[in-house]
Amino acid sequence: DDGYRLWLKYDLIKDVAKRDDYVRSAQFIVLNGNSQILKSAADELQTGLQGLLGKSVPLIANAGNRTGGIVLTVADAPNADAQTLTSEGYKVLPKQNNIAIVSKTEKGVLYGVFALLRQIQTGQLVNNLSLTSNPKIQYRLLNHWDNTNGTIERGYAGESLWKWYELPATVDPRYRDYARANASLGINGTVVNNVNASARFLTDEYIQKVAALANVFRAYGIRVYLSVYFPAPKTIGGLKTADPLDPEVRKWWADKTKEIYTVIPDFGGFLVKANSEGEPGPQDYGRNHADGANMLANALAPYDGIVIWRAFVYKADSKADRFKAAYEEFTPLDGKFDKKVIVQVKNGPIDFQPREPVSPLFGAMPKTPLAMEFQITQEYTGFATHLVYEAPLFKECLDTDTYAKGKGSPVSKVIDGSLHGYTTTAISGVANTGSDRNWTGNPMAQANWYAFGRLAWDHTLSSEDIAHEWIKMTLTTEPKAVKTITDLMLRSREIYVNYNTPIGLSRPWSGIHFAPEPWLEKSSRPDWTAIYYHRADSIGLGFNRTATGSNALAQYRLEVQQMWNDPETCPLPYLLWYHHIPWIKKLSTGRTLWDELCTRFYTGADSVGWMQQQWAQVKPAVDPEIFADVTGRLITQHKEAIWWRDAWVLYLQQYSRQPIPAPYKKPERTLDDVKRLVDIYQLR
Ligand code: BDP
Repeated sequence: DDGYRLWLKYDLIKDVAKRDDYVRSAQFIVLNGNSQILKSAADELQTGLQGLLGKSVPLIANAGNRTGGIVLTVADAPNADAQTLTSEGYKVLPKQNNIAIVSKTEKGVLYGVFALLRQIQTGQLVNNLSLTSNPKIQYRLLNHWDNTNGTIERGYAGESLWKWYELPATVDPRYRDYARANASLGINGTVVNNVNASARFLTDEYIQKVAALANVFRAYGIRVYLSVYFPAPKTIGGLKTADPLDPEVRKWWADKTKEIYTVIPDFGGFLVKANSEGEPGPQDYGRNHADGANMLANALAPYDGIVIWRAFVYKADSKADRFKAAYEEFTPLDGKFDKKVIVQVKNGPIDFQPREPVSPLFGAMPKTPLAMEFQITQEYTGFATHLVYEAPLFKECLDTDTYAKGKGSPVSKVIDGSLHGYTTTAISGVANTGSDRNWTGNPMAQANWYAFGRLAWDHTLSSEDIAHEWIKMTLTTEPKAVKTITDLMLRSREIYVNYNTPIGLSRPWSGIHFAPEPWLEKSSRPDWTAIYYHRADSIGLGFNRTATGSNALAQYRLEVQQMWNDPETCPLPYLLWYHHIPWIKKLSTGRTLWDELCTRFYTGADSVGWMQQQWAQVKPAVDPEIFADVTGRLITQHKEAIWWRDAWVLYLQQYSRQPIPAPYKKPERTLDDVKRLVDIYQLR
């Protein structure tokens, strides 16, 4: 198994009794209508059932008196079955001794088909099956950070999936499989290019290429979006300015948008990174984010498209706390954005760290729809080598209470619109896909794409249930192995945090964002060094963000501040995010800070050994190719975990001047050895 089929494997069900049971319920498929999306739904159902049941299931136009089949119904007229459904929702229910899949739209029928297949793939009964499901968030998107030259910013699974040089004439059949995989999760949009955008994507040449992708994705209910380069009116339009209030600039965007919609009638809209990390934006012309976003919204006014404006901003100012930047720039603009604009906020205030507190913006923008931006690709969580199951990371953020409207105001309710009554809602995941045959490099990283999609549809699902589904559909249905792998996945993120950034350390410093470099003190800007974040000194470690420090904590609601303000009661996972703690300070675990850190670094690295043992046990239940692939990656992960441990411990020991506590042994190498290793690792 080369992993290409992802969770849509559709291998023959081995349990004959079970298979026969399914066969009795799936003797025919009724398809009434021939739209593209319905055709995709019927195709998928036929393909899936053929594989799972080993039997070809005919398509018919009308059930007549027949029973024991699957009936696909778009209930456009008032229909009792469709009553509680929103436009993309579906029901799977028993009806006249058939299984009915009902939705108000074709897209909903497609999602219902995937839900039924998932039931069968995970071994659930389908007789009398009754499912009702509505997506909680409206725009469920992948963000690809892909460039015209085929590279992917922070991509670890090969080159871009999009073969720009051969599009639009040659359309790789893989695009359809990409669309199937996304539709199976309910993902309904994809931003195809990097947020650090090239203006070329807005040229006629590229619009044609993107249109060719859109033509494939449309049959699976997926709309394409483009990241835009804000000064494009200058670079490709020949104008003298890109000032969003300039009439010529506005006209340029309106014309460009019209051109796009002529070729891509269901175009989704624009994603914008502006005045962030050197990307130009409206502030270059004395305007603000709302001026820029609203100008694009105006260009989109005649169409069903949106502007997704990113809040990932921070200025190069050595004295400022980067943590505070997005809040400072965006809260004054709350309520000033056009209704077509959604502000997209990364889950944490800094940058996709292995563990971050939630961004304070989620509790502070009641009048502006906020979208969640999660990073599926593992920029800070070990690339495609380390096994880190991200659902617990996503859930931790979604479940955090912002107290925006008192207790019971979790982030999930902010972004699904229910807290403030936003009518436009969105969630994005920075994709981890690439041209590798198995899509994600590490076969286990497929689970992160899967988990993002499932949570985008329904954020109340548990990490454990999602893992179960994915394992059964992708790796094995053998119960003991399912349990072992679930356990391994559920613990993996905490293990990573322990050897990488325990107790609230953070590390978004320069370079490739992987190798440990806690000693890094010089870079093109101070907040791209390591010492800026960890603030180790002879007294202790951590960033004081209380009132006696940067006071970033003041950006949260009072109740949240109270949770984190006091170092005595601040939960350990966030401690060093907010406090500078003396090395010798006793923590709630009974250990001093230094001893606790060492304990985490050592147990974290040792736990990768445990992960290896767990994985070894599932060998008989998993495909040999996938088993060997993951086994190899775990060996590297173990080596690198020890490397991280040694780098931190040896570096911090210079400040703590404390011995490594028993039973842990002092690293065999010196700090200089580790530094040399990292230097070589970072060489081109
Ligand atoms: C950082 C990445 C950088 C992205 C940036 C962003 O290192 O490559 O361009 O985020 O999200 O995490 O804009």
